[in-house]
Amino acid sequence: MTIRMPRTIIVSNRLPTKVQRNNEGLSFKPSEGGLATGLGSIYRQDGNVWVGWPGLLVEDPAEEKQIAEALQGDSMAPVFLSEVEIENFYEGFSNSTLWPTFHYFPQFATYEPAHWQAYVAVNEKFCRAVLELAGPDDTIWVHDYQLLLLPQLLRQQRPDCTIGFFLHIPFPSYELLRVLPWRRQLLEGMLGADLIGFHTFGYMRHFLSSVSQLLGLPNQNGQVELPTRSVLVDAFPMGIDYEHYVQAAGSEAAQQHEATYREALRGSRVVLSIDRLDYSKGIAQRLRAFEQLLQRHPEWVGQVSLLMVVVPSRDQVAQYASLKQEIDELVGRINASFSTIDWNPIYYFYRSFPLEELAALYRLAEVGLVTPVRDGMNLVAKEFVACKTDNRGVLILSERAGAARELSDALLINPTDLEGMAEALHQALTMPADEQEQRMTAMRELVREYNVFAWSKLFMYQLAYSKVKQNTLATH
Ligand code: GDG
Repeated sequence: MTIRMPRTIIVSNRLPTKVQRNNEGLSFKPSEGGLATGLGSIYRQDGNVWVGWPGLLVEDPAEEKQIAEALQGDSMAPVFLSEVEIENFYEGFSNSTLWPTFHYFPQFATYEPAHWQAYVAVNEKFCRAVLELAGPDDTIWVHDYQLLLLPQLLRQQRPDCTIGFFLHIPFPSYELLRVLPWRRQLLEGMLGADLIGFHTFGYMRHFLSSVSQLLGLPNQNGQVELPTRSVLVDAFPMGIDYEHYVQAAGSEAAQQHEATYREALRGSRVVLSIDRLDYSKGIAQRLRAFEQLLQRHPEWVGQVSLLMVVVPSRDQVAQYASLKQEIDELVGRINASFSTIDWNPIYYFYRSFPLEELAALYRLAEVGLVTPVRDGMNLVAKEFVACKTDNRGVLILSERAGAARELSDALLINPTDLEGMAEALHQALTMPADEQEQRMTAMRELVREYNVFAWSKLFMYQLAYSKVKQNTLATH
């Protein structure tokens, strides 16, 4: 008889590896994302596994088999999505219904029954894939808004499993959630978990309020009582791999890149902006605020440049294409108005950079300008802080990013208040060195301590605890 040890199964829409098809065949590139790093030590442990979509359309069963075999060696199990599923589940319900609603953009949300049906079907598909691997006593940790129904689907089939769920984006207020025709099913889906985690207490409160108003379920101290069991709800602010960024910033490569950039910029001071292309990130507002800085404080003309990295994302969704156009036009207009023969107000890059170059940009910038109109957490703010190894520099941070709850030593701004943002830029550029150091030191300490490893450990610990508590209550 073989004894099977309980295993931990991580489930997310995307696997932590980028699979690509090129002329030589398939290539597998590990993702450098925060989640992949934070959970690396969990899913790579003996017997554990990460279930998710490899991120490309595969129509040939032989290729599916080849991908599955290659991923198995690195503790991953793929779920393949058809073209129609990518369109209706991923681009449709996930990114055109849930994403805009949860980020307070209901005007961008679509309510297509076909998208909802695909969302249900793909959550069921993920459920089948997990069930093939999960034993009765396993721990399953489900991630993010693409899989809100999965905890409940798993619970129905494996009532004794330990199931955790973490939401990486904001949870909106009841008034936003109630707009969705499928609001009850979504909440019930999440409540299949033993533990539900959010980045902040604010999101957690919104969730509990929706659960009580839509499902009539009360809660006490973050515990929702269901007829047969209880669900624990808590805040777990996600961190970054602090040491990894400190090392990247201190690397020879990053220092060389920094020197090259400095020379090219000829002494101009740098404000840095880095995001995926997304309307939730407030990129257009940021550009307008920078324009206002140059208008209100003309002494900065010729002295300060905005380095703006926009990483291409979701360009199949209509709002993203029109946002790209708006940004292109704004950059063009501002540069045309203010440029001189030897100075550019904005350097705009519509692509991603390798980590060492990113770290060089973080080092180079005196001001990190992070101004989302809504953001679950925002890891860029934390990475900027981690890379400031000399404790200098100023972070300007939107009060509507989850990270603002922790990084209270940043200059906190309201991203709708363009004048306020322009003045915060002026304040950052004139901030005395000792004040910079005081604020930056405090933020670095926090980002170092509450890193991504502490985050995943705490969540797993609480998940195990929530199960022990349930079992104790059940036996009394
Ligand atoms: C979701 C939530 C939450 C960006 N440009 C480059 C690059 N990046 C990396 C950053 C950072 C990541 O992408 C972006 O993370 P964010 O947290 O800022 O934003 P989302 O992608 O929207 O993530 C968010 C997060 O989930 C985690 O829960 O914080 O609120 O929306 O790590 O460094 N990386 C490289 N080159 C680039 O050009 N190498």
